[in-house]
Formats: sequence, structure tokens, C-alpha cells
Amino acid sequence: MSDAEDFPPVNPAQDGEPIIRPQPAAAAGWSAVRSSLSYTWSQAGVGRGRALLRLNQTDGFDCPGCAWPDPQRRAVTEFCENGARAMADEATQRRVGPSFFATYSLDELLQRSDQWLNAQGRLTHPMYRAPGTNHYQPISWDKAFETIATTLNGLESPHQAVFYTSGRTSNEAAFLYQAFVRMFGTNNLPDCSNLCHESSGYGLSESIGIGKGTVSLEDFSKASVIVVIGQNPGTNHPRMLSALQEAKLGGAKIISINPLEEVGLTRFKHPQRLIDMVGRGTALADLHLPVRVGGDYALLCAIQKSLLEREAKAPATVLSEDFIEHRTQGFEEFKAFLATLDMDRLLADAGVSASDIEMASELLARSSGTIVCWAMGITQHHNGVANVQAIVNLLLMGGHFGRPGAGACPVRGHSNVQGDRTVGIWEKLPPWGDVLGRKLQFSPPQETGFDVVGAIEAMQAGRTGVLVAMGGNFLSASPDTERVAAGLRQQRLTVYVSTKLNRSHLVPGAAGLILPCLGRSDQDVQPGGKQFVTVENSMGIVSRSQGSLPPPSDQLLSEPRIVARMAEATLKDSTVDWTDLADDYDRIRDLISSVVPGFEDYNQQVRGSHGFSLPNPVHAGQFPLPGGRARFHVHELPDLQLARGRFWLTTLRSHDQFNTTIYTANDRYRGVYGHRWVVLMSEEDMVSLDLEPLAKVEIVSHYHGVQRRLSGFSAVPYGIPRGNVACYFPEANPLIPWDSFAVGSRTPTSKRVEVSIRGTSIGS
Ligand SMILES: Nc1nc2c(c(=O)[nH]1)N[C@H]1C(S)=C(S)[C@@H](COP(=O)(O)OP(=O)(O)OC[C@H]3O[C@@H](n4cnc5c(=O)[nH]c(N)nc54)[C@H](O)[C@@H]3O)O[C@H]1N2
Ligand SMILES: Nc1nc2c(c(=O)[nH]1)N[C@H]1C(S)=C(S)[C@@H](COP(=O)(O)OP(=O)(O)OC[C@H]3O[C@@H](n4cnc5c(=O)[nH]c(N)nc54)[C@H](O)[C@@H]3O)O[C@H]1N2
Ligand SMILES: [Mo]
Repeated sequence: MSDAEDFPPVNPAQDGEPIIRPQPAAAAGWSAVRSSLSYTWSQAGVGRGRALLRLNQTDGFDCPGCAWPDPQRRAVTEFCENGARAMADEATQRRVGPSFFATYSLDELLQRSDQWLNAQGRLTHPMYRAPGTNHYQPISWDKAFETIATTLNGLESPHQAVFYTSGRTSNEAAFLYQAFVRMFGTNNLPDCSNLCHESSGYGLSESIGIGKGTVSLEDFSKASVIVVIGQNPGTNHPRMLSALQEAKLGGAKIISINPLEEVGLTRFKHPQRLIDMVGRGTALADLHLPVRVGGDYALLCAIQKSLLEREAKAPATVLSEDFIEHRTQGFEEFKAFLATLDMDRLLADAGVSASDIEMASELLARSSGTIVCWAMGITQHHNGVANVQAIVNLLLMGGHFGRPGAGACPVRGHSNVQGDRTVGIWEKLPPWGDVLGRKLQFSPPQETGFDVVGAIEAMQAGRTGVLVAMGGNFLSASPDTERVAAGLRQQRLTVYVSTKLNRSHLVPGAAGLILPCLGRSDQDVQPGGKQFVTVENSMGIVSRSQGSLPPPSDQLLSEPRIVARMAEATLKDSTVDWTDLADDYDRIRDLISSVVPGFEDYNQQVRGSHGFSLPNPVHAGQFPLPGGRARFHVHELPDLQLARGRFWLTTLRSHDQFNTTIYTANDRYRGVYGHRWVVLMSEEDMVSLDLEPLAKVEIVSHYHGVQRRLSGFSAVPYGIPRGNVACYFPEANPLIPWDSFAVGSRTPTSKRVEVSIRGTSIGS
């Protein structure tokens, strides 16, 4: 077994220092529009940049950025700065082809930054890394599929193959992919959701019977309180700010709960509204609670205790008693649990004052409709599921389900991550698995497959031989980069279906394939004519996406075609006509219609101007749980105690990245420019460690007696609670232990890792 220590780091620190400037007073506004347009023209050129006008239009393509829904009335410019950037990045005129790979060896490429790798352009040819060589070389598609088939069929068991999916994959490609994988004989279908909102799906399913959100976009303008917890919409879901602004103008109060005071929530200028552009914009958050990292569960319990006290003082004014009595179970246990908790301990863990809690509880007590929105600050914790269920408890207390302007809103990340799960990307056999088996005449595997953590463990232990990845960047997105690299190096074959070069490609198995595919903005023509694909947004609406740009190379295949050819080459006795399905995606959609509930008349429904909503029983007022009742859940408080000199590290996205794709090294809203190897710390903590601003430091994480080290970070004084520090994802991922994950959902704890920090500059 190879050891991580035998190899140089796969993501070495980059030279340089950040420049620190004041944070801007408001998010979006002219500067955002200017910055997105300049990136678009520089990457895509004026001609291809016009594709921007088709972004999120009903006859255009779905933004390859986040999963925030589109309003029914769409502005011509229904995109945000970061959506425009994601589009431009894909529409770039730069190309990575055979001559690029002949010029650069894998070892040389590993020294480059993620930003540099991405900036090289679109992948144009299938490439193969033969065992023992240091370069990828061109390979024909036929030979590539033959290599995949021979290697897969040479495994002792289908469970030795892992099939990862990232969340940009369309419903059509994802459905075909999972069908192929299950016919091959395994449920080893880990996906980026395992690293992301798995805690939401898991927690919500137990609490309310479905693993998805329960609000629609229209609910935002009807809400009286909106809580945004553990989410940074100004950067990651900028179009959500428009919905918050509408809500605010309609009288809603907004509470933000975050260790950082993120600019988007404090002040916002609507880029499509002239009046905002000249004025100061709208202050969004009415109340900001600077929770300590990991303190959300304690904070929510404190608010809930305060709500119960208010109810005791003025009965029938705070709780929705009728709802609790008839529509829920477990309330008495929940109440008894809260009674055992000491308010002072809760406040200390949460790191907020009693008066902050009182202000929040007062707003919530009076609310006729509460929406809670959340993202990674809630899910990527050891107690991520408990966090989600505490949010549901809060909503249940006031009866905030199945009524307008109220509900749970996990804000999804990747643009089709929700759809991928709906159509079967899951390490468990979906409830409709047997229908799939009957339809395609095979016996689906019943045993639970690997999720991401399971795959990382099995790869390191030498229990797998092949990794196929439909998109994404398995190496850099996963925790514990060096250990994942060690696992990848032990594979017989790694296969990446990708649009752009990334670090995963640079750590292949003995043999490695890169298969270049069409992206969202590219025109997709098959024998059945021009094709569109479909995606599901964060609120369960399925709609069309059709690219219009000439593909960057005539060698590219679409994702459905790549799956079909992999399946055809590998499954010699399959009765499925894979080619026929990939020739016309209507046929794939017909197949989905006949297998997955909620997709009846798929082809017809999705051709409507706004797509269609998948059934959401909770939005309609029904909890699909025994007795039709939602359930209060209680969990132990997490232990947030730290030894002296230790900190809780959380990892964040900057403004200029999409996950592991780094556009520039700037984080404008946080005032950090030019360098990403930074650690944000409170000034008091820097003083206590005797660190000058920008001092170079080494960070060591501590988990179960194992230390993981990274040096080359610059310490930046920042408004973050004492005892908490923040670094960017994916640079800090080598510090995150792969075996530290959430109870139940197994989501890695990217938002809370115990670290120590030591100055390494001369003199500190
Ligand atoms: N432009 C852009 N858009 C994106 C992405 C992108 O990278 N770039 N990624 C997409 C994806 S896949 C996803 S999942 C989403 C991610 O969207 P977010 O979840 O908003 O992204 P993060 O930067 O991971 O962090 C979320 C917030 O959690 C806060 N936080 C950290 N620790 C804690 C904690 O313990 N408690 C609380 N309450 N808050 C905490 C951080 O300060 C930060 O504001 O965005 C999607 N959209
Ligand atoms: N420490 C830490 N780690 C994290 C997180 C965190 O907050 N902190 N967040 C986690 C989260 S929420 C997520 S979702 C994961 C993200 O994990 P992934 O989804 O695996 O990663 P991405 O960076 O989104 O993948 C980018 C790559 O996808 C490919 N790509 C882009 N578009 C397409 C396409 O249309 N088709 C195909 N086939 N390929 C395409 C490109 O080659 C690009 O390099 O990371 C997780 N990792
Ligand atoms: Mo995500």
C-alpha cells in the first residue's frame, strides 16, 4: 500500500501574500455587473459572451452555477455575477488538447494552482495516461471505452468499482448512468451530495417525511420572518438576495445566524433596478447573531427555550397548539429535553448574548409565516443532522409547514444535485429500484453501496480497483486530500468525464482516462436532432436546459452518449438499446416517466414554458410519515470545549470560485485579494499567538490522535468569534479527516475541525 508520506503534496502552497482592503459596504450593484461582464468578455469573447442572454431564459440553458430557482417573470438579465462567471468559464475560447498534455507532465501540473489549471481552457480530446508514464496521450473514443469495459469486467466483483457523480449532470445522463451502474451490479454511487446537503435530506426525511425543502419562491414574498443560517447567499446564491429584498420590502424581518457578518446579508443593491444602483441599497438582515462555529444547535435550543417561556407567560400566543397536537409527535419529550438544558451553557456554546436570543425569539414568536434557509454552515458538522432537525423543531413549534410564506428551505448547491438524487444517484437502491429492474430486465443489487466516505475508506484499503467520475473533482472536493490521493493512486483505472482540467486528473490510478464532454452552454445535436436536457432546482421544479454555443471541439460527446457507450461496451448481454436512448433524449425521459414517480408525461410537461413541479406533499400540507405526523427530534448538545491554544477551523468559499473551480484569487466581499492560502482569525487571537497581520503560519489539525499539517498560510485579522478560524476550501482540505463525519448522513465535518496554529515567520 502506498503511503501519503512517500509523495510530495498534491496541492502545494502557492507563493505570495494576500492584500487586505476594506470590505465593501454593499453586495451586488454596479461593481458586480462590471466584474461579471469583464470576466465574460475576457474568457468567452464578445460573440460567445452573448450566450449570457440565454442564461436562465425559458428557451435557453440553465445556469451551471447554483440551484436557486428562476422567477416566473424573468428579467432579460436573469443571472447573477457568479452565474455569468460560471457560464463564461465554460464558454471560454481557450483549449486544453493533446499538445498541452505533451508539453506538461503530471508532476509539473501538480505544482500549479487550481486557478491556473482551470484557466487553461476546455478539454478537447479523450486522453489516456498509460501505467508508469508521466503524461496523458490522446486515445480514440473506441479504445477508451474498450479500456473501461475490459478493466471493469476484469474486477473480481462489481463492488470493486466506484461511480461518482457531481451535481451538474442532467437528469437524462444521471438516470442512464445509475441504470448502467446497477445493471453492472453495484449501488456504489457516491455523489457530491454526500459532501453537501446529505444531512438535510437525512434529517428532513426523519422529521417531515421528505428529504427536500418545502417552500416555493412565491413563499418568500409572503413570509413574515426569514432566517438565514449557515449560508452566504451574497456569494453562493446571489439571486436569492432579490427574493430576500422583495420579502423585506413586503415587511418581512430577516435574521442572519453566522460566525461571519457576510456582506450580502447586511446590504444589497439589486443589479437590475436602477433606483438601487444609485442609492445605498437595502439593508437585508434586521438581526445578526454571530454564532460560534458549531454553536447553532445550542443557539436554536436557546431560542426554543425562550419561545416556551413566552408561551408560558402568554398562553396560546406563541405555539401553534392545534398544529402540534394534531400534526406532530414527540412534543412532550422535546419540551422535557429543553427543560434539562441550562440557558447559560447554551449562550456560552452559541457565543451570543441573552438579549440577542430574546430579540430573535420575539420576532419568531410574532411571526405568521417563518422560512428558515440554510446551507453548509449547518450540514457539514458532526451534528449536521441534529442541526437540521433543530431547525425543523423550530418551524414545527409555530406550525410553519403547509401554509403560505412558511417552511424549510435547504438551499442546494450544484444546479442539478437535487435532480440527480431524484432520478437515482444514491448509494441505496431507490424505492422504485424494482420497477427499474422489471423495466430493464435485470435484478438490481440490494446491498447499500459506498458513499463518498465509504469510497475513500475502501480505496485506501485497496478494496476497489476503478473510479469513474461523472463530472466533479473527487480529489479536491473530498476531505483529507493526501489520503484520498493515496487511495486514487492504488486504483487500476480512474476515469473522469469532465469539461475542464482539474487536480483529480493529475493523480490518476495506474491507468487514467479523461473523457471530455459537452457542457450546459454547448449545443447538443444527436441523430434524433437538437437535444435539450432537464434539471431540477432547489424547489423541486423540473425544467429544460438547451445550450446554443458551438462545442469547443468536434471530439466531444454528450454525457448521455458517454454513459451509453460505456454501458454498451461493458454490459455484453444487456437487452437495453443504449444507442437508441442516447440518439434522442425524449426516449430517456419516456423511460424515466415509466420508472420514477412524479415524472408522468415528462416529455409533454417539461415542454411547458416554466417546466413542472414534482409532487411535494409537505408543501401541500401532508407529512408522509406514520399517522401523517411530523416528528420533533432531540439530540445531545455537541461538546465544543477546546484545549488551550486550539481553535475550531471552518472552511469557506470565496467570492471568486465555484467549488474547486477558482476564477481569481480574490474574495472581494471579505476584502481579501490576490492569495487564497489565508486563515481568517480574530485580532485578539492573533495577539494571543503573537502574530502580526499576514504572518505566515502552520496549521495542524487534531483528530483521534492523528495530526495533519499544512504550512504557507497567511494570518488575516478578521471579524470572526474568538476561538474560531476560517480557511478557504479546497486549500484547507488536507486538514479535514476523512473519518470525521456527521452522525447519520456521513457528511464530512468541513465546517468544524480542531486545529492549532503556529507562526512560522522569522521573529514570530
Ligand atoms: N459562486 C458560487 N456559488 C455556489 C458555490 C460556489 O462555490 N460558488 N457552490 C455551490 C454549492 S455546491 C453549495 S453546497 C453552496 C454552498 O453555499 P454556502 O453554504 O453558502 O457556502 P460556504 O462558503 O460553504 O459556507 C456557508 C456559510 O456558513 C458559514 N459558517 C461556517 N461555519 C458555520 C457554523 O458553524 N455555523 C453557522 N451558522 N454558519 C457557519 C460561513 O461563514 C459561510 O457564510 O453554494 C453553491 N453556489
Ligand atoms: N472543505 C470543504 N470541502 C468541501 C466543501 C466545503 O464547504 N468545504 N463543500 C463540498 C460541497 S458542498 C460540494 S457540492 C463538493 C463539490 O464537489 P464536486 O462537484 O466534485 O466539485 P466541483 O468543484 O463542483 O467540480 C468541478 C469540475 O466539474 C467538471 N465539470 C463542470 N461542468 C461539468 C459538466 O457539465 N459535466 C461534466 N461531466 N463535468 C463538469 C469540471 O471538470 C470541473 O473541474 O465539494 C465539497 N467539499
Ligand atoms: Mo454543494
